[in-house]
Amino acid sequence: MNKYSNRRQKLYKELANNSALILFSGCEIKKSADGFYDFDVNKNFFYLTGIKQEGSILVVTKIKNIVKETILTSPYDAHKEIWTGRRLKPENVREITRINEYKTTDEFNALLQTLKGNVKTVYLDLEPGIFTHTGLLVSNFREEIINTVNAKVENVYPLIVRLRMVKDEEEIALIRESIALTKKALDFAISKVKPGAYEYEVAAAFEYKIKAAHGVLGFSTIAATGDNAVILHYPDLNTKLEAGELLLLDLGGHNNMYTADISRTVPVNGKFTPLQITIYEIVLACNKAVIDFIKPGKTIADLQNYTREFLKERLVKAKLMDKDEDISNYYYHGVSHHLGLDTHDPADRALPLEKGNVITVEPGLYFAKYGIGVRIEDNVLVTEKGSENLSISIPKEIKEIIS
Ligand SMILES: [Mn+2]
Repeated sequence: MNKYSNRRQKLYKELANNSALILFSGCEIKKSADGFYDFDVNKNFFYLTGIKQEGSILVVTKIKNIVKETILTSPYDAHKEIWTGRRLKPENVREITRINEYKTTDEFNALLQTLKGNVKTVYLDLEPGIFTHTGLLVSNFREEIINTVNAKVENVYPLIVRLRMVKDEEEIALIRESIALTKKALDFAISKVKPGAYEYEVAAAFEYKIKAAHGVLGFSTIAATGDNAVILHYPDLNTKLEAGELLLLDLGGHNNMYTADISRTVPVNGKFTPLQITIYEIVLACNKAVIDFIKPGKTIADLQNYTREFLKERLVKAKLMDKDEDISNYYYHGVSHHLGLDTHDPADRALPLEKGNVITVEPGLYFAKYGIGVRIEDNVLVTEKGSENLSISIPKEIKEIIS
């Protein structure tokens, strides 16, 4: 047994008797001529197998309550290997997955035929945008299953997601490592913040430190100065930083598949204006209050309501807003999402939080008319009685970020 086989055993308990599960790692998507986008595995597949190679398949049957697992990858191809990099051999696949029964994907259709008459239900990951080994959308593959296997199709996605929502000790340790790496890279990026520098230079400094640790980005780095910061997923990064502005950074990286997702907002010339201080302090107080508010039993919707109420009250008190209804003009996103293998880790948001959940806490305020956007984002573990801020060591107090 290893962690992947442990996770699979938990999932199999949830599957109906006389059923099959077919899960795909995905396939490469063409970018141009003979070039492909970097392949990113379906994280549900990775979570259960540890395999990251495109074109791989997990086939499981549960018949008369006996579970049989088969793992399939594309046939080992020495020629492909000398062009595009190392490929998994059958022995590697067995070792990683702890599944003994190995086949190549050439044998998939024959395997599918054996399901006919033996299973009543086939589970697929029907999340939109997931591909089979041949490049078919899984949602389209569903028809083929109904016709060839003569079984009904169920979506396994919610079952896997419920497992992924609760992180074990090892996963939490990996997230801690990713936060430490992100902190180091963020420190370096902030050392490049000064009037006259460009947003893309600050982002490049962050990305250099991540890559120098043999890491990758969890998502596209956001570096947004002045009123660019009111655009939540600001993509351009082409503006010169000016003295007197705040720079909003939202970034994360990892070298272990589990990403961090951190936001900090810093003054370009090391000094806040009084208005910037007022807004920053409200967001900071909100960030801390939400982290304190978290405990098992609360839902993410509870956190969002709490955040909106908190910000409403403080903005009215500071005379930055006249009436409560205006809050959506200045705060217009969610305060939390789950974090893990995916930056926006999939979750059943109706479920109350429980021990082992890892979520972000990221209140923000955005005043286009003043050219100010502030977001302060931490990564928080839900504990038995409350929460632990995993990114507490990344500076966010005003006295820590002024010069
Ligand atoms: Mn986030």
